[in-house]
Amino acid sequence: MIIPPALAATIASADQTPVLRFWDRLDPRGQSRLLAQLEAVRWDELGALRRLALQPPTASVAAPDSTTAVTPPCHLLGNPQNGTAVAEAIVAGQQALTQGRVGAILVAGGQGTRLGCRGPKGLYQVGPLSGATLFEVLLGKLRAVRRRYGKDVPLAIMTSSATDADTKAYLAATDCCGLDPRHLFTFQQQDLPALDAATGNLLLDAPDHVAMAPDGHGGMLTALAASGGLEWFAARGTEHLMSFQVDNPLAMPLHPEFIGCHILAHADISTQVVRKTDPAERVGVVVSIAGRTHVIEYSDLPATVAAERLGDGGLRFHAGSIAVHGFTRAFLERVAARHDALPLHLAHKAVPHLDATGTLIKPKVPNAIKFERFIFDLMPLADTVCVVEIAAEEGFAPLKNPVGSAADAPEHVRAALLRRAHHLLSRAGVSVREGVEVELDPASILDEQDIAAVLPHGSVIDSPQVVRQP
Ligand code: UD2
Repeated sequence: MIIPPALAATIASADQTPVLRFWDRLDPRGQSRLLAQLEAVRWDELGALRRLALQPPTASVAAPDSTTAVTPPCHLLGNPQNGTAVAEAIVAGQQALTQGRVGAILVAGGQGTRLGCRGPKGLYQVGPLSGATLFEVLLGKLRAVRRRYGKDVPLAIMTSSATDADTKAYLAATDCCGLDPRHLFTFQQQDLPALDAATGNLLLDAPDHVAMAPDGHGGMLTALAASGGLEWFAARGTEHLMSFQVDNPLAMPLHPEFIGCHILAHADISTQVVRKTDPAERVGVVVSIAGRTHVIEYSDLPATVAAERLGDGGLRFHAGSIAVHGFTRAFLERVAARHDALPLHLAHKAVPHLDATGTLIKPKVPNAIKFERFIFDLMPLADTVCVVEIAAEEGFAPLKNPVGSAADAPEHVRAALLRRAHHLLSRAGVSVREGVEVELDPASILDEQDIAAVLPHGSVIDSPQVVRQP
């Protein structure tokens, strides 16, 4: 097989001919595989990626300091100090759910590298007693919302080349975790090549394969638009889209008060935050700079700035982003039409690759640049951003690290689910004997109201169980 001359010329003019160094040794199958990949590369973009890879690192937004940035005002979820705002927001959110105007987007394209799991993170079992997977927990919440409000919440799940096939197989095998498949849409984010940090060259991770990686959760914007996802939501009457990450089983993107705040504020974007107390917490912070809202990623926030404290002892930049966002569909449609809506972020990573002799090198230190887009970079483009602070124990228990890690490990996530269950049971007037583990079935128990339907006030639970509605 020969390389089509036009492609060969493009590769040569991009100064990327080393990517073909094993071409003559490949069998026809290998040649077709590599050719298919090279034909899919956006060569016009590659030059820009290379320039970015070779320039000295810069943060995409100047690091905030107390003279330029402030923490924006936050609506405290459920806090009586908000006055009537709580009740009004709940009513507005409930109305939107009852009228079927709310949809959801679950980003599940990440590779779970830190967790060290093989396959999609969504298949990881976190249910303390049930062994329910992250997908079962998160998709279950949509079933519980359907049960309460009588309307399906259309859900779009973003996969990547790393997770697509396994996610689809899992959804097929589990009957979409009980969701109506007519209201479920999957779409795949793009891959971008990893480039050699020293030369800006494409890397081969096999003689017939270029090293690529998903383009970050911000890939959601173009992938959703390109796959017809925005039209899919429009056809279902969805006006507001709540997005959340697959690694947080406590996420409450469909909390009526959150949705209501978003609607009543006429916000293009709304976002949930938790109060950061430890400067080292690995969450970005929401800040307002010159009237525009930004999330500064934890890795871009200098340690001294992260540690700045106010007179009351709290952190100056305390609005920790947990990546639960609400968007109006109209806003997403508007920004999806812009090619420059989301900047690229660079990450130095250790990427396995073949050296000139064809030997696979597994570097211990970063050798390559990966490129990602972050969805929260849409915030500065929004005219109004509504920030809602929630209690971490109610809505944030991210699964990031393997068993035995100091934080965000499976055992911490399971403990957080048990604590949350305990808390809701006690709000419903149900007590649990000391040391007894109780889990709430996410598909039928949203809150204490659903508990009251199965366990009368004053009940006592004395053996481990999963509480569910029939
Ligand atoms: C993310 C946020 C951080 C904080 C934290 C909360 C970024 C850059 N940082 O940190 O500020 O909110 O989450 O848990 O967002 N994903 C994709 N495709 C990709 C990459 C990621 O779908 O190409 C998904 C991934 O499946 C996961 C989520 O995005 O659900 C977060 O990805 P991460 O674990 O890389 O983000 P992390 O923990 O650095």
